[in-house]
Amino acid sequence: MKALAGGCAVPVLADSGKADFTLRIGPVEAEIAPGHWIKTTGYNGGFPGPVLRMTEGKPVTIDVYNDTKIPELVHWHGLWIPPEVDGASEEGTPMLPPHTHQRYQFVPRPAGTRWYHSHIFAGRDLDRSTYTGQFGFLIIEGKDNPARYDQEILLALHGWDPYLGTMKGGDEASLEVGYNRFTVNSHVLGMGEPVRVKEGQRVLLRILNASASLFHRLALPGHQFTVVAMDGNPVPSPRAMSVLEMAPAERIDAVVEMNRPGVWVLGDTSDQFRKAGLGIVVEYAGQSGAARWEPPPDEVWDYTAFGRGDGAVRPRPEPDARVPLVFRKKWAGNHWVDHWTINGKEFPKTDPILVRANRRYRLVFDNQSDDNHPVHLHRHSFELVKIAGKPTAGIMKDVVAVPSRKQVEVEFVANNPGLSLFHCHMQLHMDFGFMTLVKYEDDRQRPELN
Ligand SMILES: [Cu+2]
Repeated sequence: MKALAGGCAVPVLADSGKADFTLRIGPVEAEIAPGHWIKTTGYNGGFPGPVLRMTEGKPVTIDVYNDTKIPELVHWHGLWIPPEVDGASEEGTPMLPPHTHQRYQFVPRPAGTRWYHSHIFAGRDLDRSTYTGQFGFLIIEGKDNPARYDQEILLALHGWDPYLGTMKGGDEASLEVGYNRFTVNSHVLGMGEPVRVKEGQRVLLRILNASASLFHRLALPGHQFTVVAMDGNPVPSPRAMSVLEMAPAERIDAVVEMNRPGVWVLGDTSDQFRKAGLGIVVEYAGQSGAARWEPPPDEVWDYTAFGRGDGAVRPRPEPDARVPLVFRKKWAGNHWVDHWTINGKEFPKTDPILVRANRRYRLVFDNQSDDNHPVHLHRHSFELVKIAGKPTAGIMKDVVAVPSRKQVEVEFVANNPGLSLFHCHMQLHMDFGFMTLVKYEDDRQRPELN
C-alpha cells in the first residue's frame, strides 16, 4: 500500500514496506486469577489481541505470522471484504501453514465495532480456534461518530478451561462445552485493573462476547446501558436497558451515565458465571471498598425494542426471493456430540444459498431445536425483519440469535460477490454440520466456482 515515490515507474511490490498492523499467532501463558494460569494460543503474546483501529475506506495491510504448530486462519468478522482475505477456508482463503506468514490487504468497511478471531475447525479439540485466546477488537472509525462520550472502554468476554460434558442430564445427554473460569479482557472479576470512572462521565462501552458457545447477560447495579449500536451498527432507536444479553460473536456499544458513585461489579447476572470470574470492577474516583453486586430487575431482551418505530406498520417491499433455512439437531447418541443440519443436510453436504448480485434476499430461519443459535453471515450485513413473529426494521447486524423453536427473518442485499459462509457461531455447532455457503450464480469473475 506504499505510494510510488515521486514519478518512479517501478511498481512497488505488494508486500514491501512495513505493514500497518502485525499479528503473531503464538503460545500464551497468562495468570487470569491469583495462581491460576492459562496456557493457550493468542495474538502478540496475550489476550485479547491488540485493538486494531482502522479508518473506514482507508486501505490497510496486516502481516500475520503463524508461530504455532498447526495451520491457522484469522477471520475479520463483520467486514465487507473479498473471500480471498476474509479468513474462512470454506470461502477460499488459503490457510496459513505453521511457521509462515502472510500479508493481508483490504479496505475496511463498514464503520463500527468489528473483531477478529481464529476461524479453524476445532471438533473435540478444545485447544483450538475460538476456545483459545485468539480474539481481539477491530474498530473501524467512520466519518462521523454518533455517540458523545467522555471515555471509551472495551470489554471482551471469554470462557476458559473448557471441557466436554453432559449439562442437562435426562435421556438425551449430549456432550456440550462447559467452562470453569471466565474473564473480562485478561482477568477474572476482582483481579486486574478496574474500570476507573468519574461521577458525571458518559462512558462508551464496546462489549464483545468472544465466547465459543455461551450467551451472557450483563448488568451494572444502579446503572442503565443506553444501547447505541449492535454488531457495530447504530440502532434506529437507542434505548436504556438494565441488562444486556449477548450471544456468542455479538457486539454491543452502550453509553452509561456514571451517576451512582461507588465501587460496583459489572458482571454476568448468573451467579455461577459471575463467581467463576465473568465481571469487572467499576470504580468511581475517590471511592474504595469491596465491589458491590445487586441483582438487576427482571428484563426481557428483545432486539425489536431497538428497531425503527414504524417497522411494524410500514409495508416492506417484497424481497426478490425467500430462502427457508430449517435448523435441526441430529442426535448422535448418549455422551456424543450432536450433529446439526440446515434443511436436512450437514456441511459440507448442505445446499448452498444461491443468489444473484444486487438482489435482495429474505432468509427465513426456522429453529426446530431446543437450543438458541447465534447465526452469522460473512462479508454482508443483514437487516432484522421479524423476530419470533414480531416485525421490525432498521437494525443491521451480522449475527442474530435465533431462539429455540422460533423463527427469525432477515434480509440482505447480495452486494459482495464471492463465496460467503453462513454458520452458527457456536464452535461445536459449526464444526458438526451447522454451516453452508452463499454462492453468487452470476459470479463470472470466479469461473472456477461455476
Ligand atoms: Cu448453534
